Amino acid sequence: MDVALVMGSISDWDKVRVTTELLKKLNVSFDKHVISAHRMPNELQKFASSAKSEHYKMIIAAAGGAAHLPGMMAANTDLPVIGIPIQTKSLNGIDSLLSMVQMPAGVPVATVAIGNAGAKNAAILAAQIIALNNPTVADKLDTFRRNQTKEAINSNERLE
Ligand code: RP5
Repeated sequence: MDVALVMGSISDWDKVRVTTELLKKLNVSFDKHVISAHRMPNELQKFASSAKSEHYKMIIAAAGGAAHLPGMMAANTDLPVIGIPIQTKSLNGIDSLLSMVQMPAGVPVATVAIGNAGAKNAAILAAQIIALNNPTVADKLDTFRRNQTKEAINSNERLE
């Protein structure tokens, strides 16, 4: 499997569904898991420390609020970790963003934007890394980018 997509709670699932849709579109294989950093600390440690031997190439971790999941995943593996800050009701996701972006030197988390754009970009960033050694994913990405450019150019027609 290319990617392990982990989320801190089942309540995050609706927000990261779009990540899985894009991973599928880009031909990146993945599986998904609810692993709460605070409610399942032992499971987190076990999952992250065996992720490499399970042949994952990277981890995408989504969490909201006190969003320690990506950081603790990164602490327990040397696979690349992409963090998605979930938009929260109380603080709009600023809490999630700051919890994951300010990692100490030596333990990086590639943190994307809060909300839907971040959830999409996590999939695209993962695909870009996988594409370095996977021509099929590289082709899919190329098509995706071309279509995105075409759509942006064509949107001029809607200016009237
Ligand atoms: C985080 O706490 C989860 O990632 C979720 O975004 C947030 C709230 O979780 P629930 O209380 O809805 O389970 O760990």
